[in-house]
Amino acid sequence: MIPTITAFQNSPDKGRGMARDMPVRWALEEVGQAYDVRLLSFAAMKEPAHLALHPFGQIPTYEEDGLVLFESGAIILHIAERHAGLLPADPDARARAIAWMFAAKSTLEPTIVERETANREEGEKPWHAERRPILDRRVHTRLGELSRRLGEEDWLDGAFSAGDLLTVNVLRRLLSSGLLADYPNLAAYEARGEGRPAFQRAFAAQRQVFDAAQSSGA
Ligand code: GTB
Repeated sequence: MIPTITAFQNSPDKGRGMARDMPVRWALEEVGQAYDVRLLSFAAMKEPAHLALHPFGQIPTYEEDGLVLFESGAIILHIAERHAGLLPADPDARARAIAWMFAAKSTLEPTIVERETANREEGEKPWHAERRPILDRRVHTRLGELSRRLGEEDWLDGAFSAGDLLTVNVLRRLLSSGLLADYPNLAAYEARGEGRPAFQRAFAAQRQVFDAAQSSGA
């Protein structure tokens, strides 16, 4: 049985691959695992059938042979542990790659998402002009640290891993911000990730959902 993931029926990202089904699709493509996608409206995500799969009524979820998972990081770890290609075989290198997965989700992503959310939802507040540079500075701090660690390497710790997949996925959220421009090695790293054939297939698949919704007028 091939796994089924959930994704937005009509993603607010307009086909830019910013929703969190994108890294799950990318991981599945990297390991060569076919998958089905169940598309959900915002209303359906909050209905009991989906809440039984995802306690917070979000996407993505992952279903496979009776196993139900939520949280993109946990889903990608599951995929990486069951298929070759996303985690090294050496136990220490594997542990380090998993540490990078956690770093992407719990150290990099919150800083980047907080800045993005503030700009989107608090832009009209009188205090936003003061807060904005603080949030930018926090992102710059993390980018500077990541840039120093990556140096001139292609990937964070040897061969491409699920740690790189999640890190590149998080950096993609900064593409429209211009902040990556100060870190040429990170910009090149992000582009290197997007250049992978598996990324391209995943991107095209999510884009096709958006294009189909547009042409059906949904
Ligand atoms: N920590 C969870 C994970 O990693 O799986 C977070 C899951 C999550 O945030 N899901 C979002 C969701 O379901 C979609 S991806 N939101 C609906 C809800 O909470 O009711 C977040 C997202 C949405 C839209 C854009 N965009 O338009 O650019 C980018 C990212």
